[in-house]
Amino acid sequence: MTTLATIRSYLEQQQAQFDEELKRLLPSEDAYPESIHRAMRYSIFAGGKRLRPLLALEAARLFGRECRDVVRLGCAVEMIHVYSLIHDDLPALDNDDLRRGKPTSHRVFGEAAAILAGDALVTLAFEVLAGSDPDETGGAADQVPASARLRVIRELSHAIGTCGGLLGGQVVDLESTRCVPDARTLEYIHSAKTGALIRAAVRCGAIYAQAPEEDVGRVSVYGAKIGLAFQIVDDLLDVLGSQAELGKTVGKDDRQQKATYPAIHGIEASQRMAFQLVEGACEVLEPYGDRAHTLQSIAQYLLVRQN
Ligand code: GRG
Repeated sequence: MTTLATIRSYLEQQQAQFDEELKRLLPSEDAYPESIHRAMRYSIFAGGKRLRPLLALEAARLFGRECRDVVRLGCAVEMIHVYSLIHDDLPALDNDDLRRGKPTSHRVFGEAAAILAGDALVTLAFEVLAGSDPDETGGAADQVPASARLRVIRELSHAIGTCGGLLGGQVVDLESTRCVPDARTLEYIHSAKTGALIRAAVRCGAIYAQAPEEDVGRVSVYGAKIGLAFQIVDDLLDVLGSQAELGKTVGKDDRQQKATYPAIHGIEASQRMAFQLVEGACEVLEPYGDRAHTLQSIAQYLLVRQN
């Protein structure tokens, strides 16, 4: 039985490798033009659980691949995630002052710099995914074949796009503020806005490991379920959590009349739904036996996380 403390310390222990690689991948603060690099590094290193990189890594491990390219895949996913957080916090969107317990990017660097820092992170993510610079290494440094890399670039582009991806979810979310969406629309918003990148992270890990299609499909179902559960829990934490632990403003969804699971389904039904999604996610990995234990523990952890 994995305790909450065990999985939390496992998460913290795994974060270090992503942080080390991110430090190498991001331009240094004194690289010209310094201001954008400072803003990029500020948000990337402001804290954060590195959950999506870990999911990519664990999905690749499930199918026997562990290498620097997989860590870099995780870093690219984190850059995309942080880009979405910076833009989500902007005055034109959520207009938030606090993220990961620190002032948001636009509060520190101004709105224009925050927009550009987000743009720069997503651009760098795809440069990293494309592999090492052929002028420097001739591609010899890459362990994952170009075909898998290309597929992952496509998968991640789609996951952050307008058709069921982050952008699509955000658009419907914006359009649903101050009106009451039906349950299906709400599920679309959450699955797209948050679930799509989480699902893509595990899919891409499996693709980097060149897992058979049936296995990619299985982790995909796992990813979709925990992705939706993750956002339901996020909604619940906005109602039940503390600002000190969350590192962001609480009670904001209600004030902004946002479409959330507790608002539409109530707190207890939302907790039940998140629980059932996590149960389903764990079940889908049962064919892998003990090998799936870490991914199953991460899913369970999402139900009890406090930040
Ligand atoms: C930039 C692709 C792109 C789209 C723009 C702003 C936007 C459209 C979409 C918003 C997506 C978004 C911010 C969803 C919320 C996801 C969420 C619950 C984030 C918090 O994730 P955690 O708890 O954060 O993993 P840490 O800080 O731990 O990394």
